[in-house]
Amino acid sequence: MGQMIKARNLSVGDFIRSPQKRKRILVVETVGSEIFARGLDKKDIDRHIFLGKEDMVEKVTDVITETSVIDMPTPVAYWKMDDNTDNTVVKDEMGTYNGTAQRNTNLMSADGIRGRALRFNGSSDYVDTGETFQTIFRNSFSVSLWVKPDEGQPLINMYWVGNRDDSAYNRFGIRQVFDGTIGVAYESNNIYKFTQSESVNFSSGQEKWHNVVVVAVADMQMYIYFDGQKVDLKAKYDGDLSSMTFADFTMDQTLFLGARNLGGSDSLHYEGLMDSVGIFDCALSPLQVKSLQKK
Ligand SMILES: [Ca+2]
Repeated sequence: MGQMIKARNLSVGDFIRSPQKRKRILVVETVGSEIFARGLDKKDIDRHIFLGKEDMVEKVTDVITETSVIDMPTPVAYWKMDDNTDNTVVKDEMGTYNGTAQRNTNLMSADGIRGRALRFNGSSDYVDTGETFQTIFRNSFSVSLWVKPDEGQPLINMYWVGNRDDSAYNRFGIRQVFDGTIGVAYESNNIYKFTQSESVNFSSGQEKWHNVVVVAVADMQMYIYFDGQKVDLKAKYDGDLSSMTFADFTMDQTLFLGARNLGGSDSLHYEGLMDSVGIFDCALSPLQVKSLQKK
């Protein structure tokens, strides 16, 4: 048996015992009282495990053998948005979820943050991913995207990604709020929580490229990152999802990029450029989010 220790007294490189699985794991990041750790067997080696806000864990005396602690998980879907051809296909690099644009991609293509990007016209453009991502949104997940809005503080809310089911009891969406903040809508089985950045992220007028990452820790917490930094959240919309059961999330509508799929209809269209959209089936750690900033 190791010694019981408060989470905040742990350091990167410490070994602890996983509270759930009783496995020996390596601490790779600590943020306040939050611990990110990683398993050491082959099955777990490619991802960080978010241990949540455990106050007490069991510290294991051991020798550090790992040097590199940032491994990026493979995305479930990744749209490079380099598409620039005479058809509507928006290719998923992972090979499963090719999207469908509303017009040929050579009419939308523009200079991107990585290669080409897609321009969304704010009125009719969107990409239908053809997938609800219900399975992904029922567990911890993350979404990363690059955006360059035509107007940093539009008069209406605009969705970068979003779907909402027919019953209006389930939804997921990331939006550029009219005042230049970032908002995340998540509703599971009629329990709705909105998460919003405390301070303005986007300036009025034509904006530059920015990276937005949303990290959802199932039944616990929603985080928003802007250009690699975790943002403070409004007191009223603080991302506390402890009243939620992610496993109840039930979705019958496909996820749209560049608008929200509201029960089968596109609405709240985004105006501007978008590039490199990735969906992950785990909660990315702060270091992993930072590594997404590479252009
Ligand atoms: Ca691109």
